[in-house]
Parts: sequence; C-alpha cells; structure tokens
Amino acid sequence: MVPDKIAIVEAEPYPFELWPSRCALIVIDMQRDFLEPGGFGEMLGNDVSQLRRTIEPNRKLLAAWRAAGLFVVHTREGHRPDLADLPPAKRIRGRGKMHIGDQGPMGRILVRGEKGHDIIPELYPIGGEPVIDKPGKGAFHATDLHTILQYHGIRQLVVTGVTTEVCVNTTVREANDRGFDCLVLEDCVGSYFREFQEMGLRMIKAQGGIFGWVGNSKDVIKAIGKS
Ligand code: TIU
Repeated sequence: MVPDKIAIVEAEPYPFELWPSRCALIVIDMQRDFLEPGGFGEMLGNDVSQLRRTIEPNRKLLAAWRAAGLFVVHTREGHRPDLADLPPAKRIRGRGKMHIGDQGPMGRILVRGEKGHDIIPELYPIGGEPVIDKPGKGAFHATDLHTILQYHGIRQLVVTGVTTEVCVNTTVREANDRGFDCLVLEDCVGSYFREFQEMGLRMIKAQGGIFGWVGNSKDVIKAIGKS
C-alpha cells in the first residue's frame, strides 16, 4: 500500500512537502549514448564522467523509491527508425560529421531500438514503470507523459537524469507550466559542463523557486523511509 502522508524533504529555496502517493520519480534520458564511454556523447568530445557520477545516487534512490511502492517513469530521447519525427533543424544542427540517425559507436544515433538509445543497465526499468520515448528535449512535448501522470493522480515530480541544463531543465519548465511541483536532485542530475550544472540548478530554485526546488537524494530517501 502506498503511504498517504506528507514527507518533508530538505530543499532549496525551502523544504519540499512530498506527498508520496501523488509524486512520481522521473528519470530522464539515462541512456548509453549519453553516459557510456565510447558512446555518442563522448564521441562529441564530452567528458562522460560528469554524467557517470549520477549513476550510483540514482541507483540507490530508485531502489528506495521502488521499495516504498512509489511510481516511477523513465524517459529516452530518440527518434523513429524512419526519422519521420526528427525535425530537419535538429538533424543538421552543429554542423558535425555525425548526425542523428547515422551509424554511431552503439548503433544508429538516438534511434529507437538501437543499443546506444537504451537505458543503462544499472538503472534499467522494471515492469510497471512506463518508459516515455520523446523526440524532443522536454518529456512532455509530443508524448503521452501528461496523460499517464494524470491517470496516476500525480501532482509532483522528483526529477533526476541528464543533462541538467538541457533535458532536465526543459522538462522541469514544461512540468511547471502544467501545474506540477518539481524537486530536482543535484547529486542525481549531471551536465557535461560544470558551470551549466551549477547555473542549471540555480535557475530552478531562484526567485523563491521559480521553476521548483533543488535537493539531494539522501534527504528524499530519508523522507520516504519515514512516510
Ligand atoms: N537528454 C539530453 O539532455 N539531451 C541532450 O542532447 N543533452 C545535451 O546536453 N546535449
């Protein structure tokens, strides 16, 4: 049975009132191509260790969240094999040698069904945890995420995943405009760039929590253990 008691989580700019039965954990884009050595992210010259430090805190959080019987949603960024949902602007952006849909180190880059597109084994979804395949940076755009959250009575999101300033921030902003309260966990989100990690989080909690709250996984685990 899911507990129906409010749990207070230490957070900035002020404590977050977590309502377990109304709160989903959303794990954003923890995909091999972004996180694994030899993947697309590293091929673009990024330091994947900045993202890999989030794996262990996410693993512990996921275990505690599942043990408490709470709702989990995972997302993956990627496109249909025929690329019909890939905006031409997104395909050519960056003027790099490799594009989405090309053969990369772990299959076709950001294409659904390919090895590199899938979630890393450490955080692999289990039965009953919806996986949202999203063509954009935000998890609400062109997906059924909002419908799924509504059917489960969800009003709050604990947000983790990568990258902090791109898919995490975009999703938090989309969620905020749809009326969800978001708590972003600093040890469970990562950016290839240290300064974007810091500013990405500061932008969320500034101005009295303009987009939401920032906390850490230890405080969430403590809070759901007590709820
Ligand atoms: N998931 C996500 O953030 N997609 C990106 O492309 N992120 C980058 O930082 N490039």
